[in-house]
Amino acid sequence: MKRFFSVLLCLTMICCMAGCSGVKATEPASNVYVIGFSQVGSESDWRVANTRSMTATFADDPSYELVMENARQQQENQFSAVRKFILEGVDFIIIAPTVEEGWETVLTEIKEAGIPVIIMDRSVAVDDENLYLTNIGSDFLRQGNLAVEWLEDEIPEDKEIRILHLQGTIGATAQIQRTKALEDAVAKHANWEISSQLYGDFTEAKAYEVMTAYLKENKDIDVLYSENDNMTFGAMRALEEAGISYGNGGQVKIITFDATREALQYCHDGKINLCVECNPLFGPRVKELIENYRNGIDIPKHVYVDESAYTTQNITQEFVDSREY
Ligand code: GZL
Repeated sequence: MKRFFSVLLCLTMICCMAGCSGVKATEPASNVYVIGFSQVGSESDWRVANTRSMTATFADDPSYELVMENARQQQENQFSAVRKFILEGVDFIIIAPTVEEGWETVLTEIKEAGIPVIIMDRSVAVDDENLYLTNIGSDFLRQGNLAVEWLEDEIPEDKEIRILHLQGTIGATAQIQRTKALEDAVAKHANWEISSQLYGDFTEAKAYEVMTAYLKENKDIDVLYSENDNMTFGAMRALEEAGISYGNGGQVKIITFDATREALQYCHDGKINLCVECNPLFGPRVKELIENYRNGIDIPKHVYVDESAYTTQNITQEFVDSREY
């Protein structure tokens, strides 16, 4: 029994010494501002460029730590990531929402935790705009209207056209607004018809799959209105396999959104007729907004990025080569 107590005493002393050794648990340096970033996924070249812009912006500054979670295009994964950020006590949260609906609860949880949040890229549909500091991204309706205005210039008023519509992730702001622009235009032009709306989820693989199936039964298309470049690339492959020409002088005029370097190269080469730009490189703008917030400078509720539209006639090879994404 005596031996038991001596062993116990030794063990107790060892534990005390460890506890008193002044060795603290590793804690982040208090001067590092930790940002939790819930990103949509890696579904497109646009998204990869957007992620690169965000990570590069904060990697260059040791006073920030960006912790990114990839939601793989599932909103539930975003909710889990945000709740993890709250538990970890991050200083700031950035959300690039997969879809607009369903954010009220988790944004309220963030507000109750006292953590500021920026909505980036797409938008959220909430009644109380005070649930977030600002929404920085594109004016997707303007993008769609740029495409429609181009088509209005291209198509004589008495020419009947059949438009095949490739839609991105249903419920994403980019899909909602680009679709609205087209549907409003078709309602205005009696000679325009949407032959079908196919779901491509902003990915090349899904677009190729649905286009291939559609073209087996339908080849009578005059325009492809594709809501992002990666779906357009899948559609081009399906059109080629179906023996349908496209681009300048082809049967099908192609309209695409994002204007990545690969799409711009096709545009320069006459294989895509119109590239509507959607700029993903807003990491520096997001950091500027966070800095302004930290310095008590007011920031607007909506911040739009600058964008344009390109055709074979208005871009050069030099411009394509200079493209960052
Ligand atoms: C647009 C962005 C869209 C892109 C797609 O800001 O949300 O999502 O157009 C991406 O390429 O998948």
